[in-house]
Amino acid sequence: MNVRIALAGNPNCGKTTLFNALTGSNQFVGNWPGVTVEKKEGKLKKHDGVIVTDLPGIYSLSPYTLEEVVARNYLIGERPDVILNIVDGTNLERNLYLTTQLTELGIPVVIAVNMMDVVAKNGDKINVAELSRELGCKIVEISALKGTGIMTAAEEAIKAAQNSKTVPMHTFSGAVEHAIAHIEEEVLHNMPEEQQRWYAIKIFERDTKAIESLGVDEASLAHIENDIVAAEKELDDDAESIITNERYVYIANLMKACYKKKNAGKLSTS
Ligand code: BGO
Repeated sequence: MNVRIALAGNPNCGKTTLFNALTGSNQFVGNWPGVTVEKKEGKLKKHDGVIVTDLPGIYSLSPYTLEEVVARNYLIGERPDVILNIVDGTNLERNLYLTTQLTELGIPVVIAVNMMDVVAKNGDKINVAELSRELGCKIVEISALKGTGIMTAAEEAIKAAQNSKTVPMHTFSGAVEHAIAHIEEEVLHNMPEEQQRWYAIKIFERDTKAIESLGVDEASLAHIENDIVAAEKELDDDAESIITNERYVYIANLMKACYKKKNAGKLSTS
């Protein structure tokens, strides 16, 4: 059984610690194609056919940093069988910004909430069952440092690669969804359905790298532009900011439903 697991997460979420714990000495180090960013792959311990690829630490799948471009080119170009998204449980709100984008790729996603030793020590509570339901993916609590939960997370990723789909749960406001539907219809209808949404959102954001990679013709782009401008007028913002802001609002609501900070509202003594 061959499975390719991609590890994705924010810088400092504990990705390297997890990668080392999952692969031990079975690692091969190289560079990502055409760039000097280090690429690490390894065999999952006790699972010969399972290759773990460590993606660069990123906050988003935008095209603005080399790390983001490397990570997204791999995800959309190579399409791993599953993404294991490492989320820092002590910085949940910031980390979920990337998660919302990963779930739009049409690749199964399993979330490993890391640093759970620190979360527990602080007395904070994450309602994992609710978060999992809201995001539409399996979630495993781990401590990469202590090694707890890590094999369960990898095994859940293998299971998801074999028999589950991740359907993006978040919807944008009406005008945006209207434009996205038109974009899918106009230029993406020949693409497998589960891959369309991520591209449609990127085209809505006028992401030139995504548009160029698809070779969208001028006439179609002009049609699409009408819908984008209509959404911008209605929501009084530029397309990219609309997407960013609506993601933040969605995540803030997730946090309200799923996260309880022990000392929330209390004054600090320091
Ligand atoms: C230092 N629990 C705890 N408590 N810490 C963790 C866990 C966990 O589950 N997982 C990772 N860390 P990386 P990226 C450090 O290096 O794997 C810690 O960027 C230090 N270093 O040990 O590097 C991990 O690959 C001095 O901490 O993350 C590391 O994603 C003092 O989180 C940091 C304190 O992990 C980042 C910590 C000299």
